[in-house]
Amino acid sequence: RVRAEPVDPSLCEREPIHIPGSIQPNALLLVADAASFLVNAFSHNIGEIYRTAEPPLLGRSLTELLPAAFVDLLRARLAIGALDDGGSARTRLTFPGAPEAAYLAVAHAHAGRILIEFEREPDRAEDFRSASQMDTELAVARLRAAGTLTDTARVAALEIRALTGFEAVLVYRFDADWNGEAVAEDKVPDWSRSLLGLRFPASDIPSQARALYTKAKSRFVIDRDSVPVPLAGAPGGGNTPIDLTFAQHRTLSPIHLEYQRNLGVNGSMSISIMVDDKLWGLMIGHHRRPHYVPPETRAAATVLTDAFAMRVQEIESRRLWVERQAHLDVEGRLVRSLTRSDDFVAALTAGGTNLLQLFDATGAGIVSNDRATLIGQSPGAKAVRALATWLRETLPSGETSYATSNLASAYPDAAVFKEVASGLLAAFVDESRETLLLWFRPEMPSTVTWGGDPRKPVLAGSGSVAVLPRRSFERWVEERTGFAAPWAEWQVNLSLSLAEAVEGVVLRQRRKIDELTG
Ligand code: BLA
Repeated sequence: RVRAEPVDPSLCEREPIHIPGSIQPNALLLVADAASFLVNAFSHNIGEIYRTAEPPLLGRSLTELLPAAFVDLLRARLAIGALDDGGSARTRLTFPGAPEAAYLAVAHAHAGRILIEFEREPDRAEDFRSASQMDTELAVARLRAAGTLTDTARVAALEIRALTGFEAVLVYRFDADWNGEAVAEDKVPDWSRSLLGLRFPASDIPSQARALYTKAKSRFVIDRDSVPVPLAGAPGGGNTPIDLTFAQHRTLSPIHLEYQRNLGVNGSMSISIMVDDKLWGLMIGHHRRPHYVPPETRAAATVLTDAFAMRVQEIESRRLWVERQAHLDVEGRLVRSLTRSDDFVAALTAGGTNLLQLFDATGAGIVSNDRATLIGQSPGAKAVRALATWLRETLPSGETSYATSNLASAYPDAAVFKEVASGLLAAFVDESRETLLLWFRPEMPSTVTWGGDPRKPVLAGSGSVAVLPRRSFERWVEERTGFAAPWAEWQVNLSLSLAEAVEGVVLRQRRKIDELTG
């Protein structure tokens, strides 16, 4: 029975998904000690290629069990570390005991072990057209031609769906809090469900899964309902559980498979989208029935996802560069007019170039000697002076800047002017905190449409099943008030460098006044 009450989503983070103790049934697994090459574990279905588990496999050497050429390849790769961290060696094999079937053997090393996965080639391989090099090249070219991020994501979803044959492919992007949004979708017309534009809470893809996906770059589930094949380990052959972090056929978390059932998905894929060495998002494939993707096509989909990631990096870094250059230009002009003027407040607020040209702010100002000079859409002078007092009292000494996109949550008095100033960026000019620069951003009247109620991502299960994913993915609209667009870190830094330049000028003016009155 399911109790429809939310439980702590952090429960999800505790599932050790890298040691599930089983693999998906379209493959077999042989595990050996990486130093001795002696077998110390295998999947229960291994008898399919080594006809019988008698004489026992445990303790036998890989040199007896695999062709000499493959063992030599493993030794050579192992010696240079090429089997670690997602590296692998592969070959096509047939076995005397199972002459009618061929297997793709893929070996990798991890945590002192060698893991060899034997993937059964499908009975009618011709039913599964593999991606050619040409398909991949053409798709990469189309990706590179797309201009904006949105277009690139749309092209990526379309190309990867054409390649892999999934009924739906989604580009899923994480935000700063690890919630995610489906930013592009390509799907068969007869599947009416659309997840495009929907937001999903961070707990749908818990932190240990995100950490694993940063290391191992892809996962494919042929059949959500298939029965996992358990692993048999050797007593004394290393009794730590077999770490399947890098195993292609690792069984996925049963909680996640339940989630897929609730979502109406059977066969699935997810490929990590890495930008700047960080998990930017996932390329997700969905199929309502089981779905097999052959190895060459899986590799092609990974290449294409990497090409997408590089394009994202290119577009983002170019946009950032242009934006920063424009800001450095404004800052330069402001500093020049500061040095030419005796009145720094006028230099920053009165001319054609002023504080409003920075940071997409709609209001800005300076508080100095308890006088507030404001431009654009700003709260009133009295309110800003009170805000300055609050900042002086609240910020720990030594802190010279403050940035928020939700001012009223920290400073309730700001609720009355949230329309013009839900966002605040403030930089103190002097150590005594007498003078400060301020920028304001308005409230974004925004609604977030979630794929299900984000307050109830996890339901309490019963018996051995402690937690369950939610069952409903019905659109759930959240009204968000009091939020402005967030400030970027480089913007906070630039506000501080401007404040430093102002300090230089203010000090110079003070000295001048001292000399005159002196
Ligand atoms: C994993 N959850 C995942 C994955 C996705 C999602 C894509 C990766 C699965 C894979 O690589 O194949 C979630 N799938 C989504 C989302 C969309 C989608 C958001 O299509 C929207 C477009 N999940 C829960 C709860 C728990 C949970 C409540 O909702 C825990 C109690 C757990 N999700 C969970 C776990 C994994 C996961 C443990 C890791 C699966 C694994 O790799 O073993």
